[in-house]
Amino acid sequence: GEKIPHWLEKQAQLNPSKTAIRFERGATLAFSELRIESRRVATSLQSKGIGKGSHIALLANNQADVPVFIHAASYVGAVLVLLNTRLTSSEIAYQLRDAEVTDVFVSQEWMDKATEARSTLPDCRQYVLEELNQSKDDGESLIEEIDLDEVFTMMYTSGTTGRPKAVMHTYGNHWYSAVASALNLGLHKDDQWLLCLPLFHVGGFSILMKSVVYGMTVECLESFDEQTIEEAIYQRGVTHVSVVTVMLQRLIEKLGHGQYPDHFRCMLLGGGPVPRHLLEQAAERNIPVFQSYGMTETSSQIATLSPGSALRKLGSAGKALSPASLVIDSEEDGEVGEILVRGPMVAKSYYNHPPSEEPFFRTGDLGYKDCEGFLYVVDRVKDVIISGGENIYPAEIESVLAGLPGVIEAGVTSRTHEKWGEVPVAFLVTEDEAVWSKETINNLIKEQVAKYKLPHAYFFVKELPRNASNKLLRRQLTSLIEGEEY
Ligand code: S0N
Ligand code: AMP
Ligand code: MG
Ligand code: MG
Repeated sequence: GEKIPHWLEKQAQLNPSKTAIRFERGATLAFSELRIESRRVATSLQSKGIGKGSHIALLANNQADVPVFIHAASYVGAVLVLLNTRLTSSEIAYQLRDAEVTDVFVSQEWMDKATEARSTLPDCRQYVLEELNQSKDDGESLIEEIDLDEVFTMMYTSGTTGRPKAVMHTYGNHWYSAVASALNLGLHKDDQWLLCLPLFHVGGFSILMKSVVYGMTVECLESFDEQTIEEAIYQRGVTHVSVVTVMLQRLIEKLGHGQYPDHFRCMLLGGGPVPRHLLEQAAERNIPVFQSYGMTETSSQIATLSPGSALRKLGSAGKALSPASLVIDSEEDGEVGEILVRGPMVAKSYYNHPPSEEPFFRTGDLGYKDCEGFLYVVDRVKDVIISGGENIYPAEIESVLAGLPGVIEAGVTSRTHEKWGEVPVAFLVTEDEAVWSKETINNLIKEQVAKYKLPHAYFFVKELPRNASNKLLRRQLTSLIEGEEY
């Protein structure tokens, strides 16, 4: 495939002394320093036998070692699997096995979780992330040119059905995503992007890619914190922040009736639906919110509302970015249909699944375009539940619940939640029509499913709604309890 100079080599030449990353505790790395540190870690990876095409995984929050590790992986040509730290060890074990990971790098904080995950994977080696930067020499056989067609990252998401699958992002996907964003938002010399989303999802990861593609400073937070974010905006010149809905809600609560300074030019909002009243609250405070539409498979935003139309088209996710196309699969213009997308930022396939033959990627989301071509996302065809920007797959929880003694079958669907947007609720058919408390059941399954996936309520029913071919009709579950408090 097409090759370009390694992006960090390039920035170390173009902007050697410019700050690449500023960390929460004040430490900074200039592009030239980030280059050296990343190459050192890369050398240390090589000494462990990791090279082109190796499948390695990372389990860590956004600590300072993480951006360095990510760039190090690119210097040796390894495929990097990013693991969500909120998952349980059994969920992590599934991903390690599915992605055929040979080496997992883990921060001190998550060692126990990783060790437990690896207990059924004897061939997967485990290393402490913080102990990596030992090598003194700067590797010689490191990658100098990035092949845009090669796979860089794998991130798990649901696709449209069933078990999570690993989306394979090429360097080209990340590159085009960064460039497309800049063509929409513009690039200013003093831009600084705040990273408060986890780096293990593409929304956070894409900020690191923008840094190294644009030569832009990023401030990296270890976790989401309203106070630190305000300080970064008011005192340290941050111009852009990427957030999910619950984060914007918390930032607005913190801001009260205040306003952000004029240099703050973009609050990029993505990862799920947004209630209209929140957009109105943001508009009242002149917060420059850019609502976007995107997903793991599109390497972050693929459509974004441009600033000029933000107020006029409140609630819209805008239009497809320059190199992308977005069409609605419907009979008539303006009707709701499945959203189909295409472009160089769209991943070609999932790991161990054949690439789709179709020219457009079927997103599993429903939307329409208004007469001016602005996209409105209205619903999903896929069954995923989005809680605070984290995905929950009903099928995963159902299979765990159905495995409990006394449970005959289980169905999971969502209900709306003021803070998290949506949360899961479960419907159980049990032997002898037994009834258990939520606490009892959640205690039984908490080793198997991440905390944010635990159902907020259980309903005991006689049977689950199914169609003629016995497929569970999750959308009809709530009709079983009509009239009951829900
Ligand atoms: C919202 C976050 C930060 C909440 O985490 P916080 O406040 O740190 O919570 P904790 O202190 O860890 O825990 C407190 C209690 O809250 C529970 N909890 C935490 N998170 C959730 C959750 N999501 N749902 C339900 N409960 C949750 C904990 O379990 C704990 O409970 P108790 O008290 O009982 O122990 C955090 O959830 C977060 O970081 N969310 C965002 C994740 C994310 O990145 N999502 C985006 C994924 N999608 C994409 O990346 C594609 C879209 C995209 O690219 C994009 C997205 C956004 C912006 C821009 C873009 C772009 O296109 O560039
Ligand atoms: P993920 O699977 O984590 O990549 O999450 C992406 C999903 O979030 C999309 O497939 C949509 O279902 C949802 N989503 C993203 N942007 C929007 C939006 N603007 N409005 C409604 N839902 C959205
Ligand atoms: Mg998904
Ligand atoms: Mg917290």
